[in-house]
Amino acid sequence: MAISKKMEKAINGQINAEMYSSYLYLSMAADLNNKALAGFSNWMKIQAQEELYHAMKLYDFVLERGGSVTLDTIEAPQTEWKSPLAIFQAAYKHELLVTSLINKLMDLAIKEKDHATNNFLQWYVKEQVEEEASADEIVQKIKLIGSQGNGIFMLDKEMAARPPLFTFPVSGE
Ligand code: OFO
Repeated sequence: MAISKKMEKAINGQINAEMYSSYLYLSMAADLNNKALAGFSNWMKIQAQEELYHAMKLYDFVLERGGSVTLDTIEAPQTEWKSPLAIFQAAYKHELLVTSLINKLMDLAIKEKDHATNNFLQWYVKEQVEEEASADEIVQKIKLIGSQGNGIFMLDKEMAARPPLFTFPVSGE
């Protein structure tokens, strides 16, 4: 059964929200890099890849269900934050917003008795639990060690170890 027009519109909106999340985290990664925190920047850059993956899963789902993908303008994200703590607090807050968007999508799937979309969205419901927890964990760690000194240096090294979801070819190759 093809996806309803209402659900198609709602999922297209979520594709845009996930693309914005990717943009936002990429902007945060750049600011973290400028703050001489290459490891934090690495973590956030990979987070931006995760968001792209979230968007692409939705994209493929709409097409698989016989719907149309309509890409809209992606809002420009903030470019500077006052500290690494402010960045991760903003990321956590953003994840709470995304959770509420996923919940609204799920509400619509339930209302429409669209079991296929409901089943598909379960993955996002679970993913949001992890996304909230990982952003909050970093907020709590920064609070514990403070924004300066050895602790932040150690945490930066830890964050540098997060492996990428995918890699790009080295430029010039
Ligand atoms: Fe960070 O979960 Fe998608 O947006």
